[in-house]
Amino acid sequence: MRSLQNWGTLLLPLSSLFSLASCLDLPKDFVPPQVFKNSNLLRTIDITKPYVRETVAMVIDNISKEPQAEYYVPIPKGIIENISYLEARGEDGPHVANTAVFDSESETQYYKVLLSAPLPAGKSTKLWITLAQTDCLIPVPTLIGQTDKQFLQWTGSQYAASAYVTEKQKTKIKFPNSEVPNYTILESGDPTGAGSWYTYGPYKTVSPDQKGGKAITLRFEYTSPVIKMTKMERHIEVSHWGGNIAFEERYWMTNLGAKLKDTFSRVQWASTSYYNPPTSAIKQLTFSLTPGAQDAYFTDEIGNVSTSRFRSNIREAHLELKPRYPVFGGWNYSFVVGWNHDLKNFLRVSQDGERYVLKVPFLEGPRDSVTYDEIEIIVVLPEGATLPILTESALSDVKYSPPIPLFSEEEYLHHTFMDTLGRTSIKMKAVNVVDEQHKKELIVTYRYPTMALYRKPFVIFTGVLTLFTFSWLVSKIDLRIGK
Ligand SMILES: *[C@@H]1O[C@H](CO)[C@@H](O)[C@H](O)[C@H]1NC(C)=O
Ligand SMILES: *[C@@H]1O[C@H](CO)[C@@H](O)[C@H](O)[C@H]1NC(C)=O
Ligand SMILES: *[C@@H]1O[C@H](CO)[C@@H](O)[C@H](O)[C@H]1NC(C)=O
Ligand SMILES: *[C@@H]1O[C@H](CO)[C@@H](O)[C@H](O)[C@H]1NC(C)=O
Ligand SMILES: CC(=O)N[C@H]1CO[C@H](CO)[C@@H](O)[C@@H]1O
Repeated sequence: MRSLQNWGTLLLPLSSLFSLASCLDLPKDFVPPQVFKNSNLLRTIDITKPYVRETVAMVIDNISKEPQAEYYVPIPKGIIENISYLEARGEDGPHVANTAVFDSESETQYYKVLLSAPLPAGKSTKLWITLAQTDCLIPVPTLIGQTDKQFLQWTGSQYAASAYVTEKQKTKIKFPNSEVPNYTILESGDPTGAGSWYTYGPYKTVSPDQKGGKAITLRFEYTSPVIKMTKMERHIEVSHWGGNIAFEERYWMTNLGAKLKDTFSRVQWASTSYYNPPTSAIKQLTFSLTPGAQDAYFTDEIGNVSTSRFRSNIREAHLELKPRYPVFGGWNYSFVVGWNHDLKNFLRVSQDGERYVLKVPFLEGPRDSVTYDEIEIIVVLPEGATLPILTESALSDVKYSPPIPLFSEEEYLHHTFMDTLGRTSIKMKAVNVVDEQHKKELIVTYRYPTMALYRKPFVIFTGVLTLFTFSWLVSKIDLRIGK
């Protein structure tokens, strides 16, 4: 195991990410002060995945008399629950984005972006905002034939949402392919472009209330299934004694795409699958695991699913799953996958041999585009391991740092067979997560006294010894009746 030193510096900046999840208390009729102006803005809407990814690149000017550091991003009330994440970045790195407290009375909620340094009066800077919005692409028509093409529809505004006046802006749309049968044509003649890119704009001087702004609706072909994990549980168990780390994931999957108009025909499915045409059904999922993964398995309610393939070598590890039936729109499938790894690839130890840092992917999941309604990640540490007690003076002693804001977190003792104390475990829950969060790292620090390693064999040894002594004693007792 390599030394802890290289990782020490990693821990401090990560802890600052916690502030991401915090809420702001804003007055009910809050209106951001008009201290900025967007002099130029480019909005890109990417609808190539089962969720919408919006990137806004802009030049902002400080039009006030003082330096300014707080930039507000408005989100309409009906959409705030559908925002998976919002990230802000400047020329000099990430900015911290705080979400506004949800106020059911107010029509607009705000994210507050804190610039890394106040922008002096009269100066301008570049700002990038990225957000993902889930469950906003709907199949139109909702019912299709088994071999029909699937179309999804998106509705949004002609203008980018902003709390400030925007001098100049345009919106580019990225479609999965060039099949776009329906799109809103505005009086100005918009959109322009062809193929898989369309452009609305440029537009001059738009105020924050977007007076005169039109809704645009786009309907486009989507040749892949709309995969949604309604729930996912990921269980990570660390064993120092076995030198092993075991991963197990349980999925409740559904397809939010167009539903079948008629009953499913297996004969038709079998005859067309021969040509491997694009389909709106989920017929395969591929997991790219960390190289070195071993003993992978795939089971569902019935048992082992033999139609899985696992390839693992030093450079890559792929697990290909074929559900027992193609999962069409509105159908569900639940399954479990699991695999093992050599623990030493994920663990670092301090010089004294008692402090450990575990670094694992927070989420792995299929390589295919997916969204998750709810995820639960459980890390079970070896028996005798404890999480550090946080003190003011030892801020770098982070217990664990999830890469995304959590919905809830909990520490508890997990009991398994042959455990005397129970194992320290962490349970983290997150909601509305998109696949872009795959492979981000989860870091857990814990103390594990060397003595603890011998607890299990000691328990087993004492157990066996007691049994042996007992049977020896029993054999010595004279059970004969009379002499
Ligand atoms: C937000 O998500 C819900 C499901 O969680 C969906 O019913 C609703 O249509 C979505 N709203 C928008 C505006 O995308
Ligand atoms: C979409 O376009 C097709 C032809 O491209 C047309 O037949 C259909 O009526 C349009 N649908 C809507 C809702 O505009
Ligand atoms: C499932 O498959 C694995 C190997 O792929 C095998 O070791 C195991 O015994 C099987 N389990 C059942 C219940 O068939
Ligand atoms: C799929 O699961 C959802 C709950 O997650 C349930 O409401 C729905 O009825 C299920 N659909 C089918 C076809 O079983
Ligand atoms: C008060 C002040 O200096 N405002 C300036 C802020 O920045 C914009 C754009 O650079 C200027 O036009 C304003 O005069």
